[in-house]
Amino acid sequence: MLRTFFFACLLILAGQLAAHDFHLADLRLVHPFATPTPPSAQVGAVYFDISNESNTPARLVSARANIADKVELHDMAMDEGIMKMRQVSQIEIAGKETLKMRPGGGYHLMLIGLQESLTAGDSFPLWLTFEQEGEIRVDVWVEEASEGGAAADAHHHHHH
Ligand SMILES: [Cu+2]
Repeated sequence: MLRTFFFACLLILAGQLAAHDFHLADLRLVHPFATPTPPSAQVGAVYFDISNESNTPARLVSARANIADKVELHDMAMDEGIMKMRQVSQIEIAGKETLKMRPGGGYHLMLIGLQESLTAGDSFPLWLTFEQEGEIRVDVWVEEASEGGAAADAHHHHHH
């Protein structure tokens, strides 16, 4: 029994190292990353997966970072043939669901008023506030989005 428990912990630890994830109550935040920005860019975008392991919906209601004046919650979708971003007041994750944020569409976090450009290989702290669960600090890695936009592929960069 104890041995099984110990083994399970090792697996979880290994998973965390590989996937770069963070836990808050029943939420798991997997692999926060931001795409590099050109010099003097004013905005940047952050993506990650949120797994909600509880039965009830969770809501991300705000975010902040010390490298940007503010962090907005955004949604991006086609509107009459044009990709448009809009700010949303919250991002909801249904119970027992995983929300995947990816470059190219859908939800993401927008860094507004960047104080420095984002360079691949850098990382910075980001604070996320959930309606029920409260605040968590995560580390965001700056890296190129891989082809197809899957952050899961980005995990492999850190194995070697
Ligand atoms: Cu945006």
